[in-house]
Amino acid sequence: MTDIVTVPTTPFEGQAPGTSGLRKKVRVFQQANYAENFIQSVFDVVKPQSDSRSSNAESHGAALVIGGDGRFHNRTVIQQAIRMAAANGYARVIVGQGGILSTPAASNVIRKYGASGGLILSASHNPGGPEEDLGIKYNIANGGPAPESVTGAILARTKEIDLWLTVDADDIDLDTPGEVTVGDMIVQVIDPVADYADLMEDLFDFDAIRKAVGSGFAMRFDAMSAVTGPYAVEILENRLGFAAGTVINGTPLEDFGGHHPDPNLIHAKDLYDLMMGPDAPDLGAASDGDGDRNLIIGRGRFVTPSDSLAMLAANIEIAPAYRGRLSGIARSMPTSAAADRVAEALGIPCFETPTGWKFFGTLLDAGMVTICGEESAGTGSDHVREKDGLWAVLLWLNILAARDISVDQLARTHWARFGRNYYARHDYEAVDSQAAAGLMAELNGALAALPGQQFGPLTVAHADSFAYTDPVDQSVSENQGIRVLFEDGSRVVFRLSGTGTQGATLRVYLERYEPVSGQLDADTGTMLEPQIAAAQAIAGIARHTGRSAPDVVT
Ligand code: VG1
Ligand code: CO
Repeated sequence: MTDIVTVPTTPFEGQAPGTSGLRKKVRVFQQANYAENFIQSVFDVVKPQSDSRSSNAESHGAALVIGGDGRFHNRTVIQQAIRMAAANGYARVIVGQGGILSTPAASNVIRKYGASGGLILSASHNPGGPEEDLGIKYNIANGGPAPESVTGAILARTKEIDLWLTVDADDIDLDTPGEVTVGDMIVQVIDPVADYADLMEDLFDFDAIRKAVGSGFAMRFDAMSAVTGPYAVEILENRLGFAAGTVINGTPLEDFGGHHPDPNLIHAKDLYDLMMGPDAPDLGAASDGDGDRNLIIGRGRFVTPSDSLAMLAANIEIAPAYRGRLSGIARSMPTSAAADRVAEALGIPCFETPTGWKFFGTLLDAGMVTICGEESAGTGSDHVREKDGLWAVLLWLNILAARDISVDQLARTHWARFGRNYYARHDYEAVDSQAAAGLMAELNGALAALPGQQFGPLTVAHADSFAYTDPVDQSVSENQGIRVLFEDGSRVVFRLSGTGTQGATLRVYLERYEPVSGQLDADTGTMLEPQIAAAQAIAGIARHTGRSAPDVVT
């Protein structure tokens, strides 16, 4: 038996896992004991010693997957997490080569290798580098983000922690695939891409896509110097035959080249400009820091994530692995109701959950939904338990190839059948935390009086604070955003972000439905003017935040 080293510590304030794990500045994580306290709190809650799920003859005991998006400080935390896993009774750690695993690939590895869970080191779309962000998230045995019952227990543990466990061992060579031991534990360094690329090949009709590529179908994929580069090169260029150079910014960098790896029209503006210009290929796509988000732009046609979910759901049975088995759709509450119209037409249920992928896990496990999505550029299915950027791109490719249709044609055909949900999100970033809390408190207080009030052409029909009861395990999540619904069916939603690391971010979600007989090809900003004005008036955004305009419009 290797000696276990016990290190005394004291709790840190504010280690609550947010929408998607604990996210802080690198400087915060670099404090002695900071990452260790959080990781030990996870292990104390999930108790790997008593887990006996793994049935491998040679490895009784739990396996832990560790991977990350390759950002600055990942390697330091991964080496420490490996030593701590050895001291905490794990039999095996499976880690991606170079410490790399995209979030969906990590989810797949957890499932495929029968691990009891995984640590994912990522701050997703937030910038990276010594002065920027880092994150740690725990995923459970189904491959999905820990549910609130687990994250709540982790938070409680961080408040009373007084020691963490490690072993006296050197850093391992993270860059060479193979097996080494740390203490009594086996560490397996795996190719981060292979398992994931194989899974994608099982799900989609690669032959149909290859045929389209052979007939001249072209795309550009911007990996934003983040984790999906190696995955996209292997799948798009090597396996599907897209021309070399289709994937740009394909080498993961610790600081993402100084950019925000956030696939939206602001941070992927070059891609947008290309797709709106004369030399646009057929499809433009991008993914975020940890590979779970996606951006879809056709030649001359941007597809909002909410529309993308609806369009993919309406066509998903074209892909071989989904034929005849679309059981239901789930979307987060602020995501537009475009998917609901598809569900209604297909006679399947549509679930409305709080923001964050963790709320889809029970529905996916129960087989109640096949596809899920969020307005924040996340789409995924029951193939893993995370949203999956490349998966969405491949499903789009499969559909476009099989239907021999352009993105623009597909969008127009979709709206002509279902009508169109005009949609935008306005973000006010790094707002003073107290000012943001004040705005939400005032809104909450005003809810009861809102119905019947008029804002320009809009009359409030209903206003509430969104609460969710999970239909599978009956767990309740309250205060998940303020909804104001107008009599004409349009709405505004207000929420504070749970992923930021600086002050507060206020998100204002705006939506308006146009029926089949209405204006299906109008400018989004113009169509949403009444809702934007109403949101200002209802929440007093300028008064509370001192801001006259949002920082980011997506
Ligand atoms: C944001 C998005 C949410 C998403 C979350 C994690 O959360 O709104 O839809 O699930 O990020 O995505 P928030 O609390 O900041 O609104 V990722 O790609 O950071 O793992
Ligand atoms: Co992400």
